[in-house]
Amino acid sequence: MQARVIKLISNKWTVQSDNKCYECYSIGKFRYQRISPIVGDMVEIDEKTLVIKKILPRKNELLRPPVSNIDQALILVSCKEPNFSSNLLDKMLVVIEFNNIKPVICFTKYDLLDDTNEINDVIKYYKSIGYEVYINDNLSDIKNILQGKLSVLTGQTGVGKSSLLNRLKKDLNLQTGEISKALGRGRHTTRHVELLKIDQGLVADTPGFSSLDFIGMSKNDIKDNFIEFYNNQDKCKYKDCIHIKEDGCFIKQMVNQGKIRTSRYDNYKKFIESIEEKKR
Ligand SMILES: Nc1nc2c(ncn2[C@@H]2O[C@H](COP(=O)(O)OP(=O)(O)OP(=O)(O)O)[C@@H](O)[C@H]2O)c(=O)[nH]1
Ligand SMILES: [Mg+2]
Ligand SMILES: [Zn+2]
Repeated sequence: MQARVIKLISNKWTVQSDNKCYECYSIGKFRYQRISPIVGDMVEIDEKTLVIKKILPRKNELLRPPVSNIDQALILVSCKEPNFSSNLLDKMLVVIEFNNIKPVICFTKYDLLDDTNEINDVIKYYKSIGYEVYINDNLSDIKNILQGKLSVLTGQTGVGKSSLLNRLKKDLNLQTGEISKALGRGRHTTRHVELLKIDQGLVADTPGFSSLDFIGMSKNDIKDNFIEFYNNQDKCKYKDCIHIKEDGCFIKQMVNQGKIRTSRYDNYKKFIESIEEKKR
């Protein structure tokens, strides 16, 4: 029988097929191959022994959090508490684009802002370069984009991932921040990965990223996944322009003309530098 892994807690895989759930075990073979079923996987199970026999080929996969076959990533960033970080947003965008996953940006805690001008500018910019951007209060828009897809929710701890899911589905009762504060933990409230069914979509409430690396990425991978840089790089004087020190660089020109946000370019330079440091 074919099924989808929807939950993994300490060596127990919950799989779903035709709206029925089964608790399964995985056989040693996979461990030997250094591959183990992860949430999102389509697997073949033995109905009698409830053993996962085979993992079907993955369309894509994220390492942290471990989820496969992702259609889109909903990147949650908060306007306040924690403060908006363009660095983190750009990092998540680059990593997600690199993994061939469609990113969708969602701002939270817009209600906490006294002055919305700056965030509105940010939203306008990311829309202008081609991203879908929402505010978490637009629940019906967000419900719409989740339909029929496997989505992962990512974002720093405390941005409101679990809170958003609770609002999208009333009976979920996921634990949210206040409780973790009461327990005095500085860590993520959500500890394991699980796919939740929300209307006709599957959504992973993941432990948010506390750190995120450019694992396996080269400088060119960073360059090619800044979409507005990628779309204009053919206008640079040199074909292999990395947009840092070269003359005749069209990207730097766009930054100087205010067509590319300075924060975007600064983050880009930092990411490129961080890759150079690792090489040494
Ligand atoms: N004012 C306001 N508060 C929010 C909003 N979204 C979430 N919160 C609050 O922010 C805190 C953290 O929310 P969580 O949903 O636990 O955050 P999380 O992203 O799931 O965090 P982790 O599970 O630790 O990764 C809670 O106290 C929520 O009530 C929002 O849009 N506005
Ligand atoms: Mg959470
Ligand atoms: Zn250039």
